[in-house]
Amino acid sequence: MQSVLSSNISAELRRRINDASRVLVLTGAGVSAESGVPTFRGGGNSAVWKGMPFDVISSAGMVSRDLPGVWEWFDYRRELLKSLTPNPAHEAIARWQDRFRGLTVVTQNIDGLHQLAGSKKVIELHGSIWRTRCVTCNSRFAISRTEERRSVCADCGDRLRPDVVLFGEMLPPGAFEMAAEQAAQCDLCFVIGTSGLVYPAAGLPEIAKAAGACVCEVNPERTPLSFVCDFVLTGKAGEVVPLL
Ligand code: BV8
Repeated sequence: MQSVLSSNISAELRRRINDASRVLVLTGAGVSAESGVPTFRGGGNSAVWKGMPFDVISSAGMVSRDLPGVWEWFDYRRELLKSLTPNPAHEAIARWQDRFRGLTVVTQNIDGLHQLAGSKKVIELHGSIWRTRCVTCNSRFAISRTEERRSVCADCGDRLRPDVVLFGEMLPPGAFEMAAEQAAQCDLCFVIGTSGLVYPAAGLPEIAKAAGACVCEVNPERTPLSFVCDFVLTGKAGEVVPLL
């Protein structure tokens, strides 16, 4: 794979970036890959947990079938995340807050690395591994990087689950609507590190394109979204995004 060099970034793309005022950034697991977070697909390290593919263990049915098993899977991933830090892609995207008049970061990731890098306004379409939610009264509690997570709801005493959107579950109320509204109003949309397979998140670049935005993908591989993009930068986020 021939990686992108600064000279590879066309004058046209540089012009579009310089002229942009409203920018939407959609990220997926690939933006965290260089921080050491395993991606879900591709790259041979598809996440399998105790023989179950991740879209089984991360599915809605598992919460009612085997909540302790779901916690084991998410506790394991959170432990791994405690030792990981944002990479140059997260840091560059955080700096873009001061670069563009309007920047919206929309992520499919639950790792919190955008916020750790300094991004203030992040729409987490799939929730956060750093939060739990009561299965009965929906109260939410933060999980710190240092203390043990709470085991029962402080408000009603019932069981807690990860405050994460599993396959077959609705997204947090308003999250996708807010992201779609920003996608329809942006003039530049970056699609960074996503396989473009999971909906409704993968529909955002198509909304931006239909609304006339310039769409730029950053990914070592081509994806089903590449055909929507005006620019496809083949490379790793940690190397390419800082060049932008
Ligand atoms: C919904 C949290 C309405 C959990 C995740 C049947 C029944 C029910 C629903 C469906 C169904 N069929 C389809 C659906 C819809 C389903 C869906 O889209 N399924 C797909 C798989 C076909 N969607 C849903 O269920 C959503 N809800 O639709 O609600 C509804 C409700 C009920 C019934 C019907 C409809 C909820 C989806 C959210 C699921 N939760 N995560 C957890 O983390 O465990 S999704 C999960 O996949 C992660 O969030 C992940 O981010 C996301 C998407 O994957 P990517 O981020 O793209 O990551 P991936 O590994 O796939 O790709 C990595 C990319 O990075 C690759 O392209 C790679 O090349 C690239 N890369 C690698 N290294 C680098 C890099 N890029 C840059 N730099 C690098 N260094």
